[in-house]
Amino acid sequence: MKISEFHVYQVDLPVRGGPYRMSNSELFSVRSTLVKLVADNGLAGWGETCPVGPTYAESHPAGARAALGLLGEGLIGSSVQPIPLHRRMDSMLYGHRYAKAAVDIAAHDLLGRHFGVSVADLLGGALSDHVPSYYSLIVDDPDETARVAAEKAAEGFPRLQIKIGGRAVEEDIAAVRLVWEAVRGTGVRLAVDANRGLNTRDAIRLSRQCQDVPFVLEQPCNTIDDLRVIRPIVGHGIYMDENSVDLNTAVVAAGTGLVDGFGMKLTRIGGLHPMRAFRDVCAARLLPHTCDDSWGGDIIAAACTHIGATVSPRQLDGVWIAAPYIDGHYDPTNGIHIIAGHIKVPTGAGLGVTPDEAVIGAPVASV
Ligand code: 0XW
Ligand code: MG
Repeated sequence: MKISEFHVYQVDLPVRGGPYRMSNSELFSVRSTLVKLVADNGLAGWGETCPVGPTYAESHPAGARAALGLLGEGLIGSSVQPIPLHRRMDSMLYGHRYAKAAVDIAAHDLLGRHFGVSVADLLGGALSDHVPSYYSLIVDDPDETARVAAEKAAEGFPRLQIKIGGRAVEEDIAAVRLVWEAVRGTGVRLAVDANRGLNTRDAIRLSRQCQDVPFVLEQPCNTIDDLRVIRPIVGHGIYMDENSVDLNTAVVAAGTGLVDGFGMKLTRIGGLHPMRAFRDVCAARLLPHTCDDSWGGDIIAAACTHIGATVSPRQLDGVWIAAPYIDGHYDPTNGIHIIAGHIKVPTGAGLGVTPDEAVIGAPVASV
């Protein structure tokens, strides 16, 4: 199967109940970039990449569109199989994994549709028909954070992520302690995510002042060196998120015991093909991790759910999708939903979702 058409779409996703607030950003709307690959047998496959604003990571929507613009023509005639496809993309553009990921996901969708199997099957096979999700509590007044935490725990989320950073550390400590009071005894697990926003001094202080609260500390500081400094001092497990910019970095972090787990983003690592290698390295090292993306609609949500279903349940810390913050679906029939904190793995061939072009609009670029 060869690629015969390449289309790029752009969809603005207003944040329901916005803003979505992290240590480094406040977002009312997020722009997603969709890719449709059409193969020489007429089948189509979809991919998506959606940086959550321009300050979360070294990625932004205009960058995705520019990179895809550069790749599009050279992909016509290319194989859709992941190894030659990545080789072809890497021969045209260094890095820019978050843009290449959209092509990788579309290729997996195409292959699944071609063989009549789900993407989870292509990735080795699903271990369950539902995956656990987790809810991300934005940086907010600590009492409000605790109120929403209790609500989400009651809804059935098995895990909550408390966003902190970008303000006085005393407020972050108050938020963590109040959430713990609100969910203690429910069995809900906690992650505390600073999105690179703490210095080492405040990360150490927060951990010490919350010694009795069980949580993992996700990407507390900006650099890998910072993580290395605080790791032996803090009393909480450290998860790497934004610093795992590629498979090599993640494998080194896993192999050297630098971190206790990962918040992993499918598009940051370059798509489903490198993500399956990351999954297998984490399985070998018994390291837990999430299968997320930074934002996006049904396509990326389906991709994260499929790979999440192939992760050993003991290692899977959850599949985060942006659905709770988005109104509507690209695929009004088979869109991806969170029900009682869990996501049903789509059953159709490929990703199991098909965007309605009446919903997403016309392509902004085509080859
Ligand atoms: C909670 N997320 C998965 C969604 C936001 O984009 C940030 C991200 C994270 O864990 O950093
Ligand atoms: Mg994170």
